[in-house]
Amino acid sequence: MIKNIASKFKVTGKLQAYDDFGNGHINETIALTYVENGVYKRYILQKLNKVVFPNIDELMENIVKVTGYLQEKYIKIGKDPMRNCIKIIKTIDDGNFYTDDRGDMWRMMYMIEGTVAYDLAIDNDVFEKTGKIFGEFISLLNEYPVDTLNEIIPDFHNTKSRFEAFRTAIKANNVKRKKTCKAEINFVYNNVGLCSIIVDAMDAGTIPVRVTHNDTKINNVLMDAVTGDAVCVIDLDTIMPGSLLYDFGDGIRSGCNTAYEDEKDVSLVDFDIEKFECFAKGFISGLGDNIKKEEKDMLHMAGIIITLECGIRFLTDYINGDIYFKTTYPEHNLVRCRTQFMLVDKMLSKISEMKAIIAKY
Ligand code: GN1
Ligand code: MG
Repeated sequence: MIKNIASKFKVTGKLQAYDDFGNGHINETIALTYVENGVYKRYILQKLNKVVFPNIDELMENIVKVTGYLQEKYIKIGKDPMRNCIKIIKTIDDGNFYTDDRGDMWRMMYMIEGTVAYDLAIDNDVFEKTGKIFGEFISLLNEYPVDTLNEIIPDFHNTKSRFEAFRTAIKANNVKRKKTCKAEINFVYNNVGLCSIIVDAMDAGTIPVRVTHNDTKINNVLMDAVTGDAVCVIDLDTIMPGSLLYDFGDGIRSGCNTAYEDEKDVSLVDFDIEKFECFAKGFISGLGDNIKKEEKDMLHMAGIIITLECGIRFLTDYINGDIYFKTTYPEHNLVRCRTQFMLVDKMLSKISEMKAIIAKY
């Protein structure tokens, strides 16, 4: 099957091998190895998640437009557009993706060789570079006309809407899991006040709508395997109008946790404030002038809000019966939710430290 799907894209050579690749929770990712005249080349093939993304046409349109724009920018600033930016490979019919007989949708990209992605931020210097490349990403797109982008998942980071979806799930209690997560449900109610902070500021126009990545989990940056330099921001499915607070917040959520997102032993979860400083320093320097005072004044709260939101999303999906995120065992989403809520608690006790750090940069 994979061979047949791969043959629909504009690549030359003979397909030698393919294997599962990466750790994403949404799409299925496969690495393809081709050989042509004794030279090996690798590509990424992805089956896109139709439940999460009902409008793959629009999603791919965003990606193709934005990567085309970024590639030109990279050339101008002396970077390598094929290494510092993902590049979509067209289908033989010149499409952005291929739909198979079952209605599943696939896309292909060039593999960026000699890079790795980390699920945990172990090295301070590497993590600062991660922050910097996410800040630069927003900077490079600063002049991109934000209203020409499709809104791929409406209200994706609208934390208030996420809270409403959580309440709807509890009310429906479709798979009778409500009784197994009472403490987590209470945690959400006790912290509901946090949900409105970013949304209200955006609605009031205090902070601007920008082109943002919206999924700045640290494993969405490819790092050079030898030098540790940040090479390329990947997973552009959710590029759309947003706030830079979302991107900062998700970087903090994923990189300042001392434990994995799905660590079962929550006592291993802690908030690493030193890592916070590294990411903040990198992110702010990557943004340059492209941050308003009002945004900067809220940066210290962004990690808390996005971590709470992510925990609410995991909990909602657990209550709904695991219909959104990939899971490998029945409590997987609940376990993920617990690490997020523990991290929120740890962060809440360090608000003033975070504020003082932001003020330094
Ligand atoms: C999903 O695709 P991936 O694994 O990078 C999710 C993010 C969550 C993240 C939590 C489209 O990201 O929003 O923060 O899982 N992506 C989508 O790990 O929902
Ligand atoms: Mg993703």
